[in-house]
Order: sequence, then C-alpha cells, then structure tokens
Amino acid sequence: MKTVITFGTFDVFHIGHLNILERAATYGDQLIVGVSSDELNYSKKNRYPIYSERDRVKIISGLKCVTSVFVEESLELKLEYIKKYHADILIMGDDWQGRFDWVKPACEVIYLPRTPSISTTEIIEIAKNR
Ligand code: C2G
Repeated sequence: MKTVITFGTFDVFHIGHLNILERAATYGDQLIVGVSSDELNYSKKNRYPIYSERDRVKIISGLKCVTSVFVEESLELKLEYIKKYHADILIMGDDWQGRFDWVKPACEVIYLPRTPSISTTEIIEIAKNR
C-alpha cells in the first residue's frame, strides 16, 4: 500500500487545486491531504483565507481522489506528518520546487507542474474588479 501526502491552503477551490490532487492520487493507493490552518495562512500571507478552515477541510474531504484530510498547523511539522501518516511520497506543486527536499530521508519528494494561468490571488483580483 503506497501512501501519498500533499499540503495546501486550497482557498477558493479551483481547477489548479483539483488537477494537482487528482494527479497526486495516481502516484499511490491513498492520498492524504494536509489543509493549512487559518492561523498558518495568516502567518504566511498576512491575511486569513476567504474560506474558513472548516469549509476548506470539508471541500477537500468531499473529493473522490482524497482518502483523508487533516489540518496542517505548521510548515516545519512536515516530517512529523509524514511519519504519522506513513507517507511514502510527498507531492507539491512546482512553486515549492526544492523547498521540502529536507524531508527526503523520510520519503520520496515530487514537485508537479502547476496548472498555468489560475491562482486564488488572481481570482480574488478579478472578482474585485467586476
Ligand atoms: N497549485 C497548482 N496549480 C495552480 C495553483 C495551485 O498546481 N494553478 C497547487 C500548488 O502548487 C500546491 C496546491 O495546489 O501544491 C495548493 O496550493 P495553495 O492552496 O496555494 O497552497 P499553499 O498556500 O501554497 O500552501 O505546506 C505547504 C502549504 O500548505 C502550501
């Protein structure tokens, strides 16, 4: 049984999010997703997500390709989460290229190409200007 783990905020869920989760799932038998907490998001981006942590967890949990979801409280806890969920592969989009190579002694790390031309930030900007 091969376990894939991935992480993200998945705020204002869009096709880029679905693409990476569906692709990540094909690398193993089960896909575990760490959804960044509201507080982690605030500390990274200086703003709270549009969708609450509870709603983001519910959206990701409802996807066919996702086996289970937990709340990611800190970027530095990656290794602990990998061990806790017995993950064999960590998959992230390539905007994180190289950033999580430090977990390589514990599991394989793969960065997949991002879906071009879509991001939560762009969606928010477009919606603001409508
Ligand atoms: N993504 C993608 N294509 C896009 C937008 C996002 O493939 N057009 C991917 C990102 O590369 C990431 C995942 O979707 O792997 C989630 O993206 P975000 O919600 O932006 O996550 P982020 O805020 O980068 O949080 O521990 C890591 C963090 O929790 C990641």
